[in-house]
Amino acid sequence: MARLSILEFPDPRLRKVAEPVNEVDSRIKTLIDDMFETMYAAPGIGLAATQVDVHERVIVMDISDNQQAPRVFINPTVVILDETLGEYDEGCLSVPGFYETVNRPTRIAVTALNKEGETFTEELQGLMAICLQHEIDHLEGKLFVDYLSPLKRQRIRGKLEKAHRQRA
Ligand code: GNR
Ligand code: NI
Repeated sequence: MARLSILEFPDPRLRKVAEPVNEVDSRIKTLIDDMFETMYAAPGIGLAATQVDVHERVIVMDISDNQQAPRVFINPTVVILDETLGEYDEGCLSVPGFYETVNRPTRIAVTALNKEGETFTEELQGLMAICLQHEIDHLEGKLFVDYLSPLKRQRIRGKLEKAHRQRA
């Protein structure tokens, strides 16, 4: 297993739209293992392949406390079951240190492939629903800061660019 490096806003590679996975082969399984290692080390509750500069439609997630509920979503599609929006203070490993309120539909159904390449459908609500929508946004090249005002987004961008300059 390998820990991968996570791209940070405003890296333009975070804006790429990910391609569907054709076959869940050993290459994809290795990617999934590496993404879990990277997500758990961060630590985070979800990770999209886009964030590790792989532009394929793969998401890993685990909202449990002790790494006891690993979930994989390949080529996910979502149906909104209830247009009611819920607000949540979101963070992102690609926007480190910033948390802002985002509104999203609270009940969704997802259809995806699992790690074995089998199709499944399930209903999600609560943090799982929020996190999956956040991850699918990554696959579309979208970040939670895109839901904020231009002023807030620009302030976050400026602070992260300064941090990146100091790191370099
Ligand atoms: O670790 C994460 N926490 C989180 C909290 C609220 C809403 C979404 C998330 S996802 C984030 C990890 C991440 O950046 N995934 O893309
Ligand atoms: Ni994120």
